[in-house]
Amino acid sequence: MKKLGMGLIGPGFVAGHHIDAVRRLGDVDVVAIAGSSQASVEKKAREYKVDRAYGDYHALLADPDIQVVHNTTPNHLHLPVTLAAIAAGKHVISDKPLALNPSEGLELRRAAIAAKIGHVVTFNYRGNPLVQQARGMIAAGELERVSFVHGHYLQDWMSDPNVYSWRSDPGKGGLSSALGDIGSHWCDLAEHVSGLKIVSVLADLTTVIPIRYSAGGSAEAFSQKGGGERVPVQVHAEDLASVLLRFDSGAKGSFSVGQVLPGHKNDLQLEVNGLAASLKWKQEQQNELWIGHSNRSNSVMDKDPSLVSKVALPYVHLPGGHQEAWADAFCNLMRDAYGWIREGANMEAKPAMLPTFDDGYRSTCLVEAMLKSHAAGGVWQEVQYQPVA
Ligand code: SOE
Repeated sequence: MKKLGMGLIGPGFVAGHHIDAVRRLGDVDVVAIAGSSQASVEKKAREYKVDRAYGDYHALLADPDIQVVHNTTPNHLHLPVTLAAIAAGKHVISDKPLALNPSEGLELRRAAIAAKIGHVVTFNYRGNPLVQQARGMIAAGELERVSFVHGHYLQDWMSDPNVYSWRSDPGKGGLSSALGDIGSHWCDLAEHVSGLKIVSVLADLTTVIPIRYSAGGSAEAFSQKGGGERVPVQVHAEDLASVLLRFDSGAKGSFSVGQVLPGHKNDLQLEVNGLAASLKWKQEQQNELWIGHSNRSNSVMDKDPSLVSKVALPYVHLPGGHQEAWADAFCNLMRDAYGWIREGANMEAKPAMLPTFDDGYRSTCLVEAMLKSHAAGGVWQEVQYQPVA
C-alpha cells in the first residue's frame, strides 16, 4: 500500500503528539516539518527524527511528497496557513480552535468544502472509547429524554503569573483564552455525546490573574520555563468562566472552565442526565464510564472490548484492565482521519466520530456567543451559526 505523506507546520507542544499518532498508523510517512526559523525547525526535526525541515511553510506546501498537512501553529496563524494548504491541494488536519473567530471559521469551512479536501479539527477527546460508548447509548435512547448536560474542564498550569504564552495575547490567541482553548473541547464533547446543539448561552467571565510576567518568548502549554528579565503584561482574556446553556431540545446545561485552579491538571468531566439513567465520563479516569440509576444501584462500565457496544469497539485496542489514554484517543482520531482521506474524504463517508471544519467553525460561534453574553452584562445570547447549505 502506498503511504500517505504527512507534513506538519508549527512544531510546538502538541506537534510531537501529532507525529507519534500518525507514525502508529503504519501507512503514513512523516515527510517534513516547517517552523518559524531554519535553525529552530532543524533542531525540532532532529528531535522528532524527521528528514526534511523547512524554515518557511510555503516550501513545505510545495513539497509534492506531502498529501496531508497538520496545522499546529498558534491560533492567529490557523487562517493563513490552512488557506494556503487548501490552495496547494492538501488535506488539512487543524489543531483546535480552527480559527480566531466565526468569520475566519466560516471562511475555512467554505474553502475546505469547495476544494473537496479532507478537513479535520482535533477535538480529540471524541476518540476515547467510552466517549463513543456514551454517545451510542444516548443515541439508542437508553437514557430516555435528556434534561441536563453539565460538567467542567479545569486546569492549573496558568496559576503562576510567570506563565505567559501566546494564548493570553489577543493578537495571537484570540479574544478568548480559557473558553477557546479548553471550553471549546468541553462544548464539542457535550454536543457530540448528547447529540444536542447548544442554542443559547449566558456567560460570566473572569480574569483572575490580570497581570502576567512575560520572559520574552512564548511559553508552550504546561511549560513554566523562560529565564531572564520579565516584563509585566496586562491580560484581558478570561482564565475562569462559568456558562449556563440551553439546548435545541429544551434540555438545560452548565459548565465551568478555568486554568488557574491548583490541583486540576486536565480535569474534564461531562455528565448527561436523562429520565431513565445518567452517564458521567471523566477524562482523568477515561477507562471508566459511570452509569447512574434512580431505581437500582449505580454502576461503572470498564473500558473492556467484551463490554462495550459495537459503536465503541473500533476505538478499543487493549483488553480490559490495560489502561488506554490521551495519546491512544488522539491516535484514534488520526486513524479515522487518514482512513477517511484515503477513501476520498467524501462527506457521506465520514466516520461519525470525526470532527470537521464545520465543527471547528461551530465552536468559534459558541465562544463568540459567550464573549457577547458576558460583554452585555451576563444576558442570554443566541448562538449565531450558519449550517452548511
Ligand atoms: C492547554 O490548555 C492544552 O494543551 C490545550 O490546548 C489542549 O487542547 C488540551 O487537550 C490540553 O491542554
